[in-house]
Amino acid sequence: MNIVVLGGDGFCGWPTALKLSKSGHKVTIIDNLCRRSIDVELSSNSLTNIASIADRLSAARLHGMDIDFYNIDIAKEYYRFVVLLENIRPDAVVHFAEQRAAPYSMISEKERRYTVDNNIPCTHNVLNAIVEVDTNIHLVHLGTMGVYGYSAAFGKIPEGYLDITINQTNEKVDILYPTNPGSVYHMTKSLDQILFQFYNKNWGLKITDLHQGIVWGTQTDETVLDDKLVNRFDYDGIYGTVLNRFISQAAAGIPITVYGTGEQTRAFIHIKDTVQCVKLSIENPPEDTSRVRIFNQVAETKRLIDLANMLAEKYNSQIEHVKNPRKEAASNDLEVANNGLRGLGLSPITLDEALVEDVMFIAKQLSANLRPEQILNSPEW
Ligand code: NAD
Ligand code: USQ
Repeated sequence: MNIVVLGGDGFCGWPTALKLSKSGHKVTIIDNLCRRSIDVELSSNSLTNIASIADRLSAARLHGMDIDFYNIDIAKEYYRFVVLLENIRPDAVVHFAEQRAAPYSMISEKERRYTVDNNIPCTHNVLNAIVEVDTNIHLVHLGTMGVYGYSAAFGKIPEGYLDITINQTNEKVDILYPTNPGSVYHMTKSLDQILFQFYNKNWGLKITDLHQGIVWGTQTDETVLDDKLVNRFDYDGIYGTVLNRFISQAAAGIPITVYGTGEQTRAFIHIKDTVQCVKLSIENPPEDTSRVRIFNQVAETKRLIDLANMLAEKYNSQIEHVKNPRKEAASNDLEVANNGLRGLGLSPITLDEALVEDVMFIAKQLSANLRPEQILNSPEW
């Protein structure tokens, strides 16, 4: 298939582009490299030494993955984007290109506005370009579990749609699950859902929205092929996600930073499965386009304190209970359906000490890159 990967230089996008190319698909990455600029803006860094995009692409070519790249700001350069899409005429577009850190989106009015002004135009421009170029293009979007909020108020979280009974008529219907975002970033993903619903209703667009949990790990079968293909690994208090942070902290011999009680339960998925899920979604487009197809892209749910205890016991680390900088429930239950992707063949990797050791190996090797001042730098909200 001919596939365009938007945001293909990022943590999830780069290994996905490699996997799709290795599987024989024709892949084009579009990325404005803003994630790299944000590292400079925040004086932060990836724990791994990531190569420039030019070096990444040359190394990929040496390993049989011939990937094209275009530097386009999808939010601001609509006409360049649409002309490129017209030339490529892809079968599928994968959309990773958004500002994805909740803490970044809550720093100040500048970052709140940037997150909305980047993410919403990106998604809306992608939808418009598909309407203009070819309404048969399958759009696969990376959404988030955070659109649901993290509560068991309506029971096990279904895949996008909630079955309800209308009191007046006793009629049973299913509606888009009510959103309950916890940050401006998560709010943009909630707004994305409405854009998808409308463009699907009006133009019949074929859309898969993957509500992904927190991604952990760093390397995949393709990123290990060459040092220049290494994936990024964020550990800082703004872009670092919780399990990778805990692992890098244990590797560096510094306390594991549990926010509040640690009784928050969240959904997790390994980066190898992120890549696998996107591949499965593209290779199995929805047959029924009467509504947006929504899958929960998660392997399992875990309480943060249990993750911290597991690492502390194994690596003899201290746990530090930090005052939670976020406005979120101190404790919650969470159960999530993931039948959709399992039905397509996903057999998710669950948290396993051997895998944690893989990540720990990288984190230990590179712990000299860790800047301690970047650990507890989350804004409060
Ligand atoms: P990332 O920041 O590493 O990658 C995003 C990429 O998009 C970057 O390379 C960035 O330069 C690019 N980009 C952003 N705005 C752009 C624009 N206007 N034009 C062109 N390129 C642009 O993030 P990630 O961790 O790879 O996440 C990818 C997607 O997956 C995001 O949409 C995120 O919401 C979703 N997701 C991520 C996680 C996670 O734990 N990392 C979990 C759930 C969902
Ligand atoms: N947390 C800690 N200690 C830390 C860092 C975080 O206890 O050092 C806690 C947070 O308070 C929160 C949980 O860990 O309760 C998760 O935080 P996170 O930063 O790992 O995840 P989050 O901000 O929700 O965002 C990440 C990605 C985002 C994606 C989301 C999926 O950055 O792009 O959408 O995970 S989900 O969480 O399922 O909504």
